[in-house]
Amino acid sequence: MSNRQTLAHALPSWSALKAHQEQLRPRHLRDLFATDPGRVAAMSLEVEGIYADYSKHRATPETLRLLVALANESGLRQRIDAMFRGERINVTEDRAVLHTALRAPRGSVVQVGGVNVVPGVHEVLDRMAAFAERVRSGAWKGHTGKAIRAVVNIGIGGSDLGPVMAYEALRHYSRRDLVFRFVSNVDGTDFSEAVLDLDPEETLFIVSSKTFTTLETMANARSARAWSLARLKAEKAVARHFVAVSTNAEEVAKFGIDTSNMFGFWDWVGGRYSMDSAIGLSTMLAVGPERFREMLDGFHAMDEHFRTAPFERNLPVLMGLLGLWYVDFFGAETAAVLPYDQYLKRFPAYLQQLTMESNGKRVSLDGQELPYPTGAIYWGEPGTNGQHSFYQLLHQGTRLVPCDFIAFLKPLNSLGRHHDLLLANVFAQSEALAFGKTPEELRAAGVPEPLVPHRTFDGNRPSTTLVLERLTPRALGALVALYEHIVFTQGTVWGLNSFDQWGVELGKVLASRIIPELEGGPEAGHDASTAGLIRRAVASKGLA
Ligand code: G6Q
Repeated sequence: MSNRQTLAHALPSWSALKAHQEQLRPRHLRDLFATDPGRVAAMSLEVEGIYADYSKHRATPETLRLLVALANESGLRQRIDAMFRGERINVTEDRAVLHTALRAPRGSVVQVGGVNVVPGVHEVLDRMAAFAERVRSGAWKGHTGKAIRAVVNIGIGGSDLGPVMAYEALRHYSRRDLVFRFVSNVDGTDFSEAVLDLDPEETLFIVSSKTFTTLETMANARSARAWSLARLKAEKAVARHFVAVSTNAEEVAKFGIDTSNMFGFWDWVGGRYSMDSAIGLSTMLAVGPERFREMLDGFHAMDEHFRTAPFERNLPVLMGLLGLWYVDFFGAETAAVLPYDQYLKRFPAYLQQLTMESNGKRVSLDGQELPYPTGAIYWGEPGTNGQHSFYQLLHQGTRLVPCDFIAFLKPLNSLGRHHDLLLANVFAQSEALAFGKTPEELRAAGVPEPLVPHRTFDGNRPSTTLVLERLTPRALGALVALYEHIVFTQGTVWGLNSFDQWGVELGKVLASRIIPELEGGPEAGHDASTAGLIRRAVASKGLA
């Protein structure tokens, strides 16, 4: 028994935080701001081009001190060191967790099992760069001698969400004479619509799959192959129109892809942490190798900050702890991410996988049931669209939803007053959430008494505002690494494994039992509800 992992709620600072929360809960942000003129200076930080204002949180410098104590007592320092050293901290899969090595500068040393992995990382990056240059310059020819005009990434989960997000985020920097499409869903509509207006002679498919066995990806890859060959008519055309990103050379070769056109990565890169590995090939094709490297520099700069900065001035640590503060001490169930930049429209979807697949866990590293809530539900939409939709609930609903606002000072598309209007809105939202509008203010403004309760804004609703200069590849890298390390901080304090995803397995297994039934096979034995649903589908095909 004595070797059992100590869970966070048994640590001294957890009890101290509980007591502190009871004192702090009745206090309003209006009061916290009024009584502490140094609040913004004490509760803001500028790191690698990201200015973070976390003064609009229901927290004081004392809260932060206690949260940092919790991080220390949870062994966060040791866990950070263990991750960067390449220890096998993903214990349920017995793997190292080294996405940070993907952006380690040339010449640095990161050992896994006594081997420096950095030269291998750069060798793949160099091969990707050479390939990207050939495609972008038109030197790479399709089977009929035409240059590539369309790139279709086929992948799902971690092999899709990062590439899509990065492509959209960096679209400003992308080649406009190349078309990019992303196919993930096994729903045939996804593939059919993606290629509807494409020409097989000018289309390159990137089959992105770490395992090269994923059902959805392999189904889409096979359909892509059939679609290409229906026009190109020659098996050898596959080598000119398909490349693979994978760790499984054997399956890649079986598919007919020339393994010299395969870009590898390693088992120490988790799917949702892989957008900066070869999985980012589509990103590199879109923005070019130099921009891709700038993105890696941004990642690396944030890694170094996370690895070395004292926790009191460590942005991922502080944001991770503040997120946890609401989940475990205020009962918040969700967290909203609200980027005020249209190019970041897929950022919330990307973060959903990163955060929820990582920290949506109910047992500790050693398998104990966790007695406190873990990973929040992440959601969001780009501003200002959300303001005309769900912000009502954020401002006047009964739930506490901590928000992350993300804004850029300089627009990438200058258009009249648009950018001032955008920035005014993001600043106004966090102001309204924090300070609200009191009944007294409403009455003084002449609001009729029956409407006063409806028009009152309680305020005291927490948010962080992240302000960056401009959405560049480097800024994107720093932003993604920031959230990766927020996830790590929280997972460490919760004492869980942020790097496995057993929760996606059962559905896959059950689907593989149902597939033959839908294709005319015998019933496999299910509960009455599932059996009824399957029978209905079989009947509609005329098989029953
Ligand atoms: C991410 C998960 C998962 C994975 C997909 C695709 O962390 O592991 O989303 O990325 O299931 O897997 P493949 O790349 O092996 O096809």
